[in-house]
Amino acid sequence: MKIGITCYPTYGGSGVVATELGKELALHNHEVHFISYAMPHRLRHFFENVYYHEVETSSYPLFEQQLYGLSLTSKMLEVVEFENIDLLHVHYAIPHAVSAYLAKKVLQKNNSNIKIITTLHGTDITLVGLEPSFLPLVKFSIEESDGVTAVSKFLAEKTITNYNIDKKIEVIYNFVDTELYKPRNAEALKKNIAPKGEKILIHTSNFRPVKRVCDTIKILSMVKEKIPAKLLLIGDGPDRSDCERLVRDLKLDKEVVFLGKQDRLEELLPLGDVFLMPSQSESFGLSALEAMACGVPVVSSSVGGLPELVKHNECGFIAEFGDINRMAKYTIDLLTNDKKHKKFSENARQRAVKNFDKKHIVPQYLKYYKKILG
Ligand code: GMT
Repeated sequence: MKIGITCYPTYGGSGVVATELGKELALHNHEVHFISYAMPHRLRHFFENVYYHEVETSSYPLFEQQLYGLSLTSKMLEVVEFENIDLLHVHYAIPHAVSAYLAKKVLQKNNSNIKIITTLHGTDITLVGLEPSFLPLVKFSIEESDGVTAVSKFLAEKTITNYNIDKKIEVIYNFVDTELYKPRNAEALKKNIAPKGEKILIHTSNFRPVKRVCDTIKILSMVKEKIPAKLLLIGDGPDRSDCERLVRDLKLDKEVVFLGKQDRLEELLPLGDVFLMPSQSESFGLSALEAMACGVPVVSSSVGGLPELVKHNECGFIAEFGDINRMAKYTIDLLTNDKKHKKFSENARQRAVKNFDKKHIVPQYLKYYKKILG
């Protein structure tokens, strides 16, 4: 098969899923063409059967704003035609599904029968897509896609109810490479970060308001009352300055370590004793899955698709969004009970391996591609 993949190339989870999927498809001998405005960050090496096509946006004095959606359509047209692409798989509805729809219409004039699959990831449905100006277009582009997948049952159901869509949405969960993301002996690094044997809480995200990163700092301050602990914050984004201010106000600058954007998460996540995800909205929670694969129990909010991932009282705990007292209580419970922590850590790893390993999920995409291609 020849597959075109479009995604946001930045640090978000949808780009990670799209890139890892593309690399896996290439290993299964399919030819994969990424079409985006920048090289997806997990694609920065040569991979056999993987090609990258950059979308150039033209600057013309009349265009005060960049016309990315149209430039993307033009690049899709070029790649589909000259590389003989069978299927365009777009990740995140806005504007990718709309650009793909337009490309398909143009190509149909040339008797092409290109198929489009849209994978819904989260805020394309739960936040931005609901803006009145976007809603009709998002609904239309979903209805017009030949196939639609969502990364959790929650997101599939939300799409059907929020957009009043009468269409089957295939749930294909996100996945992780459990041979790369696995428990590791991180003692040397751990000593560096927590020299006095403090427990380590860990969080990674793009620091957008929905991630509620400040809540992780408040949780640490409560945990620290009971047990020596540090908080490792990985990633960057709009809320970072607020977080740094809160750390200074709470006098936690010795306890909170900001690492910024990091590439080798598989080496950092095993450092954590507990992974915190207090999000306000989360359709799946890919970074929590990566932590679970590394054997790190998760304490998260109960929003969106998180209960489908984190089994409460088994591989972590979930609490109502905003209930940081409860999240702190759960964290303390795990950090003060070695036997429980060990059991939860094993359960988390096992759940990731058994249900969300790439070996189980990538074939589901391939099966779905074949179905849509007829
Ligand atoms: O929807 C977003 O906010 C962006 C997107 C991304 O690119 O990071 O995140 C979503 O997709 C991830 C991959 O499928 C999911 O793991 C995240 O839960 C989801 N984020 C939200 O729903 C807030």
